[in-house]
Amino acid sequence: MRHISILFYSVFLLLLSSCSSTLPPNPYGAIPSPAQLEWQKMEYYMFIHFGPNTFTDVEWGDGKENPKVFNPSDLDCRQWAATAKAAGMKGIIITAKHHDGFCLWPSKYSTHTVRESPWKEGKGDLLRELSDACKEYGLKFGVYLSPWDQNHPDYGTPVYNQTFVNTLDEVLSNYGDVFEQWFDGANGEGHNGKKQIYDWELFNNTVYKKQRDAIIFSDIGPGCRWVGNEEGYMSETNWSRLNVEGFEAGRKSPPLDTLNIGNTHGEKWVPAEANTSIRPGWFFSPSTNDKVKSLEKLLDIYYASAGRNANLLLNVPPDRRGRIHPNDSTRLMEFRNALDKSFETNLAKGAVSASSVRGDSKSYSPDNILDGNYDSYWTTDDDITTASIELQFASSRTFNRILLQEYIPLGQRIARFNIEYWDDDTNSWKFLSDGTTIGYKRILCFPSITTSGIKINITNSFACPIINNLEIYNALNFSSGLKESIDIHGGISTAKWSVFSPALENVGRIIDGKDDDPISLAIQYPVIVDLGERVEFKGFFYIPQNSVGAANVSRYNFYVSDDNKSWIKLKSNSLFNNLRNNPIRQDVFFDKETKARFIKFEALELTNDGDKYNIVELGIIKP
Ligand code: FUL
Repeated sequence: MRHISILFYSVFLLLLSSCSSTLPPNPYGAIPSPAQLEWQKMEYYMFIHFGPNTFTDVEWGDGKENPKVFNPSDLDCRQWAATAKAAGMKGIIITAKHHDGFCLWPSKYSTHTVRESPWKEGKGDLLRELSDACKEYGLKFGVYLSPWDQNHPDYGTPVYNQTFVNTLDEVLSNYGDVFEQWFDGANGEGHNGKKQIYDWELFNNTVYKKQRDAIIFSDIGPGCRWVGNEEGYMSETNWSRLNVEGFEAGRKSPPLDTLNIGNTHGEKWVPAEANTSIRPGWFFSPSTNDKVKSLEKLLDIYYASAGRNANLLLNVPPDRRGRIHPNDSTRLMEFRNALDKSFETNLAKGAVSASSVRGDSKSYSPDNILDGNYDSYWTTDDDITTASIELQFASSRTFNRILLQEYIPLGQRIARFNIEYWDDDTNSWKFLSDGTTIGYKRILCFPSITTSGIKINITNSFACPIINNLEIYNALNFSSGLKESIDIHGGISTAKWSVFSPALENVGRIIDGKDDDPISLAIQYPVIVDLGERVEFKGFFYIPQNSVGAANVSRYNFYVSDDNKSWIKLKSNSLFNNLRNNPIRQDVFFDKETKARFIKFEALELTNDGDKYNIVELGIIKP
């Protein structure tokens, strides 16, 4: 009897030890909610900027535009959805209300809506049409709603936050599931010259009340975060954790590089969403029909966003018909095709081994990283934080991309790793690539290599590393490596031009036709350019330094003169909209054409608090 009980006891101990050693690791740090995990798996979806700005050719309307300007001649939301679907996107987020306050649905709480427009004789509801089209094409539907509203009479008064919540309630109650609520942090003045203090808690609670699983985008989440630029680029290090305490969306947001990198040990799970536009601006303009991003640029953005642990939200602004322009849709299909071809054949097949396996258990075997099952993974014992996985191919293969995934339901752990390849000539491991964070997905790009095996070395992890997927590809290489040469002055010769003032060394660079380093000028020095003779022109352009947070001009005066003495002011106290976040070339048109020999560009306000501004190039736009 005693023997039997000892036997039972030993078996019990054995079972207990084998069970406990193969228990999964505990989560490390903040982890995604189930909704955040589902959202992360969407990876790539469409942004749509559409509204009065589409028709008035501005990036920011002022709320005073006549609603009658909104009149798409041939609007077709099914065409948008079909395009998004064919492009491989998983959803669409629409600017239901931008900063001009115009509502794309007939809101009860506004008089600046589709109802006041001639479109469908005021009986249309764009959110209805788009949400229906998304359902038809199996796409998720998301909503951008700007708290900044330059039209609403309540804006800048204590009742506005509730008014905003009422409109939020409408868009979240009437159009089915909303996967993402996009809150723009911009906070400018309203019709009465006052800014609003936003009640973010009230806004967020309203979203969760109506759409429990919606991901709330803002600079600081809580669902997902802005990446600190509108170019679609992540830093190679990208933590999905963020410290949010004491910060707010908008001017009180964390520094831009923190938004780009995240916080290594941040307290909240707030993953990155990289948003950018397929055109230079967010809204359609006929002047950008030939400026749709190149295939090379889109691929670069893809690797720098989806390939660096961020979701990619790509804006495709419909034109004045209310359709996606063929230049944009053609480029999207080329992009899809290039991605499909690049990621068609996964070469990660062969014998996998690891320097250590959790509890020596099959459940955590390195084979799991090749099985295509998201929820099976390789990991080590809790006290092991450096480890290697080796993959031996049956025969040599050639490739230039390695895709790695960390199992984020248990947190983001890996802080540094490198990859080696087996060099058959020297019979030794050689360096191939390295990185810092992995997160949900990391794609490493390197020149093609032919080898019979690779080794992934995790050299720093905050807890036992957990990898659930490895893929290897020989992607198409599109990058020509050549910088596209652009004729900045649009065929106008600047040979006779000179910069009259300020008289500084190198100042000639701002009219040299090169998109190169900026000149930095003190704010009190306007730029005067002598065009050499009287010329006719209809506008001017300013190219700022293309980096978010750079000191650029946001408010300016523009003058012309024939004698450099008496000046006519053509633009007074004018604003470059959205220049801080999207510092791209600004084309400004006058009310009517002008003829003059001298131009003067005077900076009044900058995008930051400094007293010097940057200027890459200045020029005129011919009729
Ligand atoms: C910014 C806005 O000011 C732009 O107009 C655009 O909507 C972009 C996506 O967000 O903050």
